Amino acid sequence: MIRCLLYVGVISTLTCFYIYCDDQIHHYTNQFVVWCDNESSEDIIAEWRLSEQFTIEKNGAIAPSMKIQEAWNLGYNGSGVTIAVVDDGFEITHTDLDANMYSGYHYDYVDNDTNPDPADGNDHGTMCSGLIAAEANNNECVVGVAYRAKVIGVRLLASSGTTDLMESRSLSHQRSIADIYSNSWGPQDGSGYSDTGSLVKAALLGGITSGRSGKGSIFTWAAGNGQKSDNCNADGYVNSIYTIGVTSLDSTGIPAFYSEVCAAAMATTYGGTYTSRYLHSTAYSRSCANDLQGTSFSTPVASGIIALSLQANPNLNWRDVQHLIVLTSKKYTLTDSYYSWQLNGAKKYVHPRLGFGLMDAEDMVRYASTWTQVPSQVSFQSSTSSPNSYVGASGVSNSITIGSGCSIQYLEHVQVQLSFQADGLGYVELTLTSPSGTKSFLMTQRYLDYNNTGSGTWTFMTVQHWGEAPQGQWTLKMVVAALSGRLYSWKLILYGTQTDPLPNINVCSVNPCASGQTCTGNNYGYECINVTSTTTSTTVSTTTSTNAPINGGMAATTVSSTTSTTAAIAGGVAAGAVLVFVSVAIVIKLSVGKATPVVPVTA
Ligand SMILES: *[C@@H]1O[C@H](CO)[C@@H](O)[C@H](O)[C@H]1NC(C)=O
Ligand SMILES: *[C@@H]1O[C@H](CO)[C@@H](O)[C@H](O)[C@H]1NC(C)=O
Ligand SMILES: *[C@@H]1O[C@H](CO)[C@@H](O)[C@H](O)[C@H]1NC(C)=O
Ligand SMILES: *[C@@H]1O[C@H](CO)[C@@H](O)[C@H](O)[C@H]1NC(C)=O
Ligand SMILES: *[C@@H]1O[C@H](CO)[C@@H](O)[C@H](O)[C@H]1NC(C)=O
Ligand SMILES: [Ca+2]
Ligand SMILES: [Ca+2]
Ligand SMILES: [Ca+2]
Repeated sequence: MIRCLLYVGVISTLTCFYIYCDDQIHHYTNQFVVWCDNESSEDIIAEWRLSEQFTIEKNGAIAPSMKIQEAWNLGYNGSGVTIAVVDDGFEITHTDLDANMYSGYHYDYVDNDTNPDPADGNDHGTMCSGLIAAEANNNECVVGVAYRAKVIGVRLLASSGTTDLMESRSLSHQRSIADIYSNSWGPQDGSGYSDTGSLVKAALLGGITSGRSGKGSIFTWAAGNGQKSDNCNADGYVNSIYTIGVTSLDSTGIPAFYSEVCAAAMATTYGGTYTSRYLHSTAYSRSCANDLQGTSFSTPVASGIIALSLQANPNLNWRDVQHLIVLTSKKYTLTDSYYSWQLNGAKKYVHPRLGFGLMDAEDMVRYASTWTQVPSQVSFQSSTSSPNSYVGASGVSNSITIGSGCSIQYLEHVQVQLSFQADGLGYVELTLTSPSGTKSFLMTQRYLDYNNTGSGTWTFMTVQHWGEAPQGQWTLKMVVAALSGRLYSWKLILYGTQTDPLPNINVCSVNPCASGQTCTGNNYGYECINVTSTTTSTTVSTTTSTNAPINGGMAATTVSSTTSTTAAIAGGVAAGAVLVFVSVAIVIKLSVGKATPVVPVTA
């Protein structure tokens, strides 16, 4: 299988940049702070790298912050939490990592041995590991987000490619020990629909049901670097409900140029960009990297933040972690020239390339520490609508009404299982509009697939309706902007809870409230309302629709009975073994394969 490392740019490994002040060596971290040896954490100062100049500012001057230092200040450092990093190999003897590498637990699924050191000198896995757990106060490289967590190195990716079996073993490696599996890899960007194999599906389901003593393994996943001309919903790893998709933010407050359109992504973290600022980390040969960019690097930052949260509350289950991210990630004033924020029906701001916004480590650990497990998950399948319509440039809309037979009142994930055909697969656009009016961009144009014909059934996933009540009319619009296609049939698979998952939490998503307003609970979502006003919003309503249930009031079922029946759509992804290193300008193939060079439309 083609599985790519999701970083952008030509990676060079330079020695660390050091800043000298008071004769002490200061080290970068990717909270954009510099760690000064021999100084207490209170003295950690913020830093941005500006071109080749160093600008030192007080922490907090950089906005918005991921609040990692604030989480450290609350006493969290990842101690007791184990992260399996599934990647291309690890320098387990790197002196900025070795104290946190979990010796005896690593594995190399390429060579089938216990040494994950990459014989080929690859250093992507070493770079990802440093962002999570590089050591603090040791005069080297950087400080990881969870600098006292343990890392298990799982070598999966090599020029020989992967198999479903290798991937599944990697994703279930040391399941009773590993809390988080951090994944900065995936299908080739830009074209094709690439699903997880059946063994990976079983590994993910097995992880969330039996990992962490039944609370569920946490799988973080790089959302992909296909830019806005790719859509992560063609990536079966990111669009699984069991994985936490992470996109990248540019330091100027816009999505990183390589971030994809991704209704399945939960949140964003800084990922580095050559146009603004890079991230720094450890690199192979005991060196440091200072030029990292890609969702590959946002994902370990998210894994580190989740590790801090699991230290704050080891009882969090896999859905608690996702709820925490939805609750605490923030919109700030982040903008995008291509897509807008929407206030969804649960009063949560969502963005097609940034999910619920920038992760906030301080809020994650604060809410985690007093968290009550969310109610059990229920799922609901609508009946199938079969319009069997021709679709052209003007598009076809088709609706499914969810009635009171659906007991879910607070949505989590929404899946659309669609059977379709297109003469120009890359011209397909799919938009799902919920009863609350929130739009999910389930598929957007992908120019590398313009000439590919495809047909089949595919499951698209969105988290953008999180917290909404599902009762009412859902509309799927399919457009084939050039050439043509058919919408054969579709159905909705809904996941969520029957009762308020956050009954004791009252947070305004429009914060702070203006003078004269107060933060008032509105089921899942909370909003600022005018205290003197007699009317409150009815956007989120627990009143069930008067529409008749279209599937005869089917009872709620548990998640484990629902598995994806996704099948690959023909076109695009070639079989073969390649690692693709995506540069700003072109895909560089490091080995044989039939991958199509990617020519980005921007940058
Ligand atoms: C840190 O403090 C120790 C003990 O005082 C000293 O030996 C060491 O040189 C200091 N390191 C730096 C980088 O200043
Ligand atoms: C990390 O956190 C643990 C648990 O709170 C604490 O015991 C330990 O001292 C911390 N270690 C460092 C280096 O901060
Ligand atoms: C590693 O083990 C897998 C599964 O048993 C096998 O398919 C593969 O050929 C082995 N690889 C090597 C290099 O021995
Ligand atoms: C699609 O086909 C047209 C016409 O043959 C060609 O000009 C274009 O380069 C092709 N696009 C891709 C992405 O292969
Ligand atoms: C809130 O109520 C006050 C007093 O009635 C009114 O002047 C103000 O315009 C209201 N603000 C909003 C946002 O509705
Ligand atoms: Ca080896
Ligand atoms: Ca260090
Ligand atoms: Ca992609």
